[in-house]
Formats: sequence, C-alpha cells, structure tokens
Amino acid sequence: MITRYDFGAPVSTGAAVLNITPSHGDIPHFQLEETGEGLRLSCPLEEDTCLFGLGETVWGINKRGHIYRAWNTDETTHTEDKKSLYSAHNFLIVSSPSGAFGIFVDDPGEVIFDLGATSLKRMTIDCHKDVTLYIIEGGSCVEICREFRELTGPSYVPPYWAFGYIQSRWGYAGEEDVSRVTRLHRENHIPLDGICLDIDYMDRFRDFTLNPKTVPDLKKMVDKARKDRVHIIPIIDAGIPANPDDATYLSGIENDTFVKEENGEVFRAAVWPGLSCFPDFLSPRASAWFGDRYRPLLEAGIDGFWNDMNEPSLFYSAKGIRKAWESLRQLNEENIDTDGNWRMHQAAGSLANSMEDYRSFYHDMNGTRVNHERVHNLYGFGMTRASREGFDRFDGSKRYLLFSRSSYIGAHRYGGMWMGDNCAWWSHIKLNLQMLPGLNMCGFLYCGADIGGFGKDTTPDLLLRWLQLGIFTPLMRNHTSIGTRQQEIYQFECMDEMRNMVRLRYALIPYLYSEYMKAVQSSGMLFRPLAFDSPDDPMARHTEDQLMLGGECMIAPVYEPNAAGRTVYVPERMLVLRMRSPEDMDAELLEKGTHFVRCALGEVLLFLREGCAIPFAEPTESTKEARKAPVHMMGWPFSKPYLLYLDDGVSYAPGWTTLLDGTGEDGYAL
Ligand code: MIG
Repeated sequence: MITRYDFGAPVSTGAAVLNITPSHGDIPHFQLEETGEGLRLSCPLEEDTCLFGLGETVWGINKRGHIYRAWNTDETTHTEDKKSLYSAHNFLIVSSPSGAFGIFVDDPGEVIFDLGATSLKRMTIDCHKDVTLYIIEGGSCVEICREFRELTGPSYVPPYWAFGYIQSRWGYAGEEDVSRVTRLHRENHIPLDGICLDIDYMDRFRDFTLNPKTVPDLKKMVDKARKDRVHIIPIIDAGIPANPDDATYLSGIENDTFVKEENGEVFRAAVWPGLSCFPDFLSPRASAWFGDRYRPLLEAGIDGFWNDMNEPSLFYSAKGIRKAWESLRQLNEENIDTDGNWRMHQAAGSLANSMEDYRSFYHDMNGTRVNHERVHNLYGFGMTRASREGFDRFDGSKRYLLFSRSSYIGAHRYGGMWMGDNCAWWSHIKLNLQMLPGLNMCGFLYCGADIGGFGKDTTPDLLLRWLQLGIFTPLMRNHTSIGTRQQEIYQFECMDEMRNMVRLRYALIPYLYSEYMKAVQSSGMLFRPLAFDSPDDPMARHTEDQLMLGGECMIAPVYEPNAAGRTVYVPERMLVLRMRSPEDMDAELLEKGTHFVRCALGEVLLFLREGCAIPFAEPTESTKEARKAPVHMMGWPFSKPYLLYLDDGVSYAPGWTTLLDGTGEDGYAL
C-alpha cells in the first residue's frame, strides 16, 4: 500500500505517474523534525536491518553504514568515501526480519541520507521542507518494489540490437575509426552491434555539428556501418557553445530556450566547446526545441545516442573565472607564501561544479521561475525526456537506443543510463555488480558500466573478468578514456577467451531479452539481491557479491586478480554451468550452502535454479542474424517450459511469447 504525504508546496518532479491523494495522517516509521532549513526524518535501525536501493551510489548492495548526498555530480573517481555520483535515486527499502517498508523522497534538490553512519543504530534523511514523501508498506521487498515501480511507470525498452556488444573509446571521431573498429571485430569474429562516437566527431565539440575531417559524409558513414551490421551511437552533451557563429546557439537565443541568471541574462559556463549555454530542460517549450535538434542526425539514419555532461557538469562559469583571476592577481608572482599557495589552489580548485554557480541560474517551470539549486537533480532527467520525445516526434513507431549519464527517478521511462567514469580497478567490477540491483529497484533496467574501466590502463585479466559480468548487463559496452591503453578485445593476447565471452553473451540474448521484457511488463527487476528471493535466509540477506538474474539464474562473478575460483553462497539447490564458450562448458550440482567454486580466468559461472532451463542460441556476429539462429534449452533435464519473448525488436508492436519445450532432450546432460 502506498501512502503519499505532502509537506509545504512540493515541486512536481514528474517521477510519479499515479496521482495519489495526499494523506493527512502521521507518517509511519519515522520521527519528523523541522530543522532550520528543512525536514529531518529519523528512524531507529535494528541490528539486522538491511537498507536496499538508492540506485547509482557507491557502497554495497546493503546501503547501511554510509552517508549519501543526492546531488548529481560529475564525479571522476568512484572511491568508497564518495557521497554523490551522477544521479539521484531517492528510493530506499528498510528491511528488517520483522518486515519491510519503502520510502521515496521525491525531492529534486539536495537530500542527505545518513544510513547508520553517524550512529550505528539510526538512519536520518534530511530534505527540504517542501517535499512529497511516499511510504510503501505491506509485503516483501519484491512486492514493495513492484508497487513503487507502478507508482513511477514502466521502464524504457531499447531496440533489440542494444543488447548486442558495443565498442567505445573517447577519441573515436568518425569514419576511419568506425571502419577500423568494425573491420577488426569482423576479421577476428568478435560479435559487434554498435560503436559509440565521442565528442571528437563534432566540430570543436559543438553539439549537432560534424567534424569535417572525420565525418565528411554522415549518411554515407551510417549506411556503410549498417551494411556491416553496426549502429553508430554519437554522444550529445548538455551545453551549447555561447558563440554567435553556432547555429544551435542562435536558434536557442532566438527561441529563448536557455537558463538565465537573476537579471535575465543567459547563464554561461564553460564545458567542452568553451563558454556555453544550457537548455532549460525543465521547460516543456525549451525541451521540445532541444529534442528537435536531433532531427538531422535521425534523418541520416542514426538510431542511438548517449547523453553526457547533464548533471549539468560545469568546468567554470564566466563569473567564477573572473573571480578566480582577481584572487590570483593579488598574489606575488614569484613568492606566494603558504597562505597564497592555499589561495591559489582554492581559486583554481573550486571553479568546477560550484554551488555558487548552480545557485545563480533559474528554470522556467511552466511560467514559474525556480532556482536551479532547488531542482538540480532533475536536469539529466529533463535532457533524457527531451531527447526521447524528440525521437518520438520524428518517428513514434520506432525504438531508439538512448542512455544518459545523469538521471532522477522518472527518467527510467525514457531511456537507460551508464554508470559514468569508473576506473580499471578490480574493486570497480564489484561496484558495478553492487549498483545493479539498486538501479533496477528504481526502474533503470537498461544500464551497464564501462567494461574494462574508463580511467587508468586496463589489463587483460581485468578486462576478461569484467566481461564475465558485462555479458549479463543489458548495456554491454567496452569504453575507456582518451590517453589510456587500447582496450578493444582484439588488442589482447587472450582475445580467444574474450571473444568467447562475447559469443556467450550472444547465446544468452534470447534469455536476457525475455527476462528484460518480463521485468518491464511485471514492474519487476532483472537483477535482485539474494535477500529479495530468500528473505528468511540470513546468509542470503547479507550476500554482497552475487545477484539473482531473471527468474531462473544467479550470477557470482570473479572480481579479484589471480583467482582460481571464488566462494559462492548457494541459497538453494542449483546447477552451476562453468562456461568457457557456448560450445564448451561443464556442469556441477551444488546443494544449498557455501562452496568454493572453481573458475579459471577463461571461465564464467552461471547458476541455474532447480528444475530450470534457459534458452540458449547459437551465437551470431551481430543481432541482425540472431533471429534466424537456432535456440535450444539449456539447464536441468526435464525442466519446466520457458516463456520466450519475441518481437520485431524495433517497433512498439507487442511481442508474442512462445513456450520452449523443456522436456529434457536438449537439457544439459549431468
Ligand atoms: O569530461 O566525452 O563520462 O564517458 O568519454 C569528460 C568524453 C566527458 C565523460 C563521460 C565519458 C566520455 C567523456 N565525458
């Protein structure tokens, strides 16, 4: 049961799609306190209470023991002390052995979740005094989640090809890169469905322009890639260059679509193209304008985009840099002394993403002027919605690939997301896994991390192990930063093992796609904590490095270097498949309990629940041929039939499901 509580005059965020009448009773579970600036909710934590949710954050699956600040931030180093990443997903389930409830703090400004960090036995949430809170009670974590998802609406469905392997690198600029990367994947028989272009495909990093050297003929490039069964996925940034020779800028000024300062002047801050203006994604009119800017790219046949820098990230503002120079000018040029040294660092180091800048501009929310600080976390959501609505206006019958860096709950209806700038660190494989269930709880089903790591140089074994998690995530993209080691699979001596992982992914797509669609249609989750499926099992409740996947499977990836396998908690009788390739695997029956399961570098583990089998396809080199590839059932002999989801993969025409016979002839022989 969902109860809504309104305090003061809350901002309407667009997160919820159900219009629930606010209740005037006391809010259950929490003690409410008015602090100077806002509201504080606090609630005691029992010893065995687990806290699940919050979407994209650092920390474990259980969020207890850390402070989180909902404030969308371009954070380039995801270490365990970080309080904010790129998105705000303020939904949390408080699960105790005695029962569970959910809370959604629908506040688009800063919210602080102190989840047993200041005190072991207490959680507090600090939000604004104008806020809408939803409390969901009754039932298990799975049921609470389902109610929350019904409140916030159905998840985005990408095209089928978006389940294919995507190769990306900051530095891919156009035709040459696309043909080389395509050719080397095809020559080496590494399956591939998409290549991302990063900011260098644009003319001086300006949105909706093309670098004439690297993209002389967009349509030709797109058509050629399509013949090679590859989709080109260009990046679009939030900022528009404040430059009178830029057509998008001129159009934005003419149509009055940029956010403004108090005095009515257009707000300017630097990002990649230099001083830029920022579309007002909270204004429907400005959003429609922005969505229509994609049209020339869509007309050229582009059918996938990634939206970046939409926290919004600001390198410095026009005002901020002026102040910094003033402060620097006061220093002695040769001997700046200790205080001066501190001031110099302060002046330069506080320029990016400054609170002062965020406070200095306003949005036009249907005629009401709202300071950005109050609604900061809605900006990326607005950009996602604006672009998606633009695609729909262009061709409402077609599904486009779209994933964003910044988001708020509600954005999950319009697009997917990636987890931003991780590093080539082993700990980030685990972090990738731990973020998945929280994101799924909040409706973000189409997501994934930069496989192999964005920052720092990857290593062959790190990439291989990371692929062994990535083959299960709907967005499976290898992406890395400019300046790092080449990270395409064909760069490595263990290419054969890596290729086999991608081939396994393609063998699993019928399963992943079917389970994805079932999760969409039932407001369910593709990835769940073990605690959700086995709420009364104390071991399952505290398992931090394994996930349930769909209705039939569990995954337990290896995320440590030099491992010959790993310890796995098996919450019920399962068959583990130790897979080296679609053609080469062995199986072992595991009883409930803790096991050390062998898993050599070239192997990936997939656990199947008792009596379950999953569809498994003959892998193809792109999803284009996948429809014709034979599918058989793999798993327990004499397993129950499986409901396979089949649709045309691009339109919104409802799919039809087929029952695959699981009688056992095709079952994996024990
Ligand atoms: O300031 O476009 O997270 O994926 O490669 C860096 C360049 C801007 C950040 C994104 C990353 C992308 C990079 N971008």
